[in-house]
Amino acid sequence: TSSETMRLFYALWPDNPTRTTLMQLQAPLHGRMIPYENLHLTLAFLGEQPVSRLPALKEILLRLNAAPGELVLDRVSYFTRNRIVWAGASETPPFVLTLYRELSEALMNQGVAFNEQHAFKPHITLARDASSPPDLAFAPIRWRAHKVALVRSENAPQGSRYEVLASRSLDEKWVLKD
Ligand code: 2AM
Repeated sequence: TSSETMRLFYALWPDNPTRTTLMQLQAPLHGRMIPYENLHLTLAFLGEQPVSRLPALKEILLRLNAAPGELVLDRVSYFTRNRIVWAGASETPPFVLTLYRELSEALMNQGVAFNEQHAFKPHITLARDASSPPDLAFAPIRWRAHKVALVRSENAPQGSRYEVLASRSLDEKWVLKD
């Protein structure tokens, strides 16, 4: 029905080798590990959105002009507030900020609220309900990030279930995948 809503977000979507390497960082952690297929970097969290908005949200993906780039994931850290252990880059590369800005502007132009006024803190959640991680020494993970996805999140008994509704490689112009 037209009143139906979906919980949505945009994310940089890692390739499988990057996921595998991220999984290795989870080994010494305590908490609820994020499953392999769910690992991602959120760009914009939209929350519940009317299904009727989906075409416009896919169009935003298609129109992104940002270039792809490399993220060097070299730190594992902790958000005390929500008890999340995450992996991230000590230096946020400019392409990620450009991408975020472009997405923000497009969403504002469509009148879509996102991120609930929270500052953009690029991170990949590794574990939830977690305790502070041990000091880990690991080889930095070089992730060539080029895939941006529009993702649906559904709450399931075992945790969130994600479905990629559309994705776009920043390497290719004008190609959208389901
Ligand atoms: P998290 O991993 O730090 O919890 C799907 O829920 C994704 O959207 C998760 O990556 C989650 O971040 C993020 N998310 C959920 N609520 C959010 C909010 N209010 N602002 C920004 N990101 C949010």
